[in-house]
Amino acid sequence: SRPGSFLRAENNTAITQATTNPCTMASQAKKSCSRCLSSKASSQDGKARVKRVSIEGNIAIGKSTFARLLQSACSDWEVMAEPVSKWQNIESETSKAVDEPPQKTVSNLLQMMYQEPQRWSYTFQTYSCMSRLRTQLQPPPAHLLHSEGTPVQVYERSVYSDRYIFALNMFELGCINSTEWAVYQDWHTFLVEQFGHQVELEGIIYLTAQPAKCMERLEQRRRSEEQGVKLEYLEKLHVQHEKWLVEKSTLTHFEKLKQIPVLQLDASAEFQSDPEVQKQFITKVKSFFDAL
Ligand code: DCM
Ligand code: MG
Repeated sequence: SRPGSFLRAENNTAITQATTNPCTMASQAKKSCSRCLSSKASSQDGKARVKRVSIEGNIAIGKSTFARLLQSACSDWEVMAEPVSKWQNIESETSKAVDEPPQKTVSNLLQMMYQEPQRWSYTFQTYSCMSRLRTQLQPPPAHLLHSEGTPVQVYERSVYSDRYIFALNMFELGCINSTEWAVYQDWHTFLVEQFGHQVELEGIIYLTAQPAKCMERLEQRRRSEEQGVKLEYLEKLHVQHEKWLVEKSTLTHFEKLKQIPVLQLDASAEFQSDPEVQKQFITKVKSFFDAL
């Protein structure tokens, strides 16, 4: 188990790494970038061999717990946490006059979004997606590139759930208005198309449980920003997940998204403390990854 590496998403060096990634540069540079080639065509190349999978599921269902389980199960699997702490600590500088030292302010955008969703949902969804994109553009760690087995980079959620679960839900609830929704969709499509192969997923792990179970876990984990979250909200998010990943009725704008294999796992058992369930999960995940 490498608990430190689990927190890689929080590392600020990601910013420079992402901007110097050859994939983000002119198309001529793309020729030399392995991630832009299909993984089968360049299987000797480490970078292209690394498979990319996201963990999806309702709030508090246990994604982080599940992610830690995967991280400790196999050294070929590298998990990247959702950058929640970035959303809780947005630093800004204000100075009223040139000769005054700038004042540092820290704001909690997650809290602002839950307290005043109509005012802050668009801003929150912009930032959460942008910060996630940044973490997903980081190159995989060196030990994955040299792995002999099946190296997999696992992400907690994706730019797709940002849009087709959360932002869409906020739009349907009226917390994102139609102008904001049009703007959001425009830049989201643009960015995902621009970064193309770099953000594509080979698989999705979908954790499921009844919304009431998630509510119970949400109350247990006591994240202060989420204290106002209602069962009704979790029920709506549950339906959004089902429409996207099971019924496949969500209208998406990326051709390949519907074809991505989905491994559905029942997360309603207390898997955190049940080694038997954990073993079953790992076995299923292993064969899922091998088949990708
Ligand atoms: N969140 C959100 N919109 C997103 C992504 C996340 O509102 N696009 C919120 C939901 C949770 C928190 O962030 O309150 C993430 O916690 P968890 O990973 O447990 O769902
Ligand atoms: Mg989490």
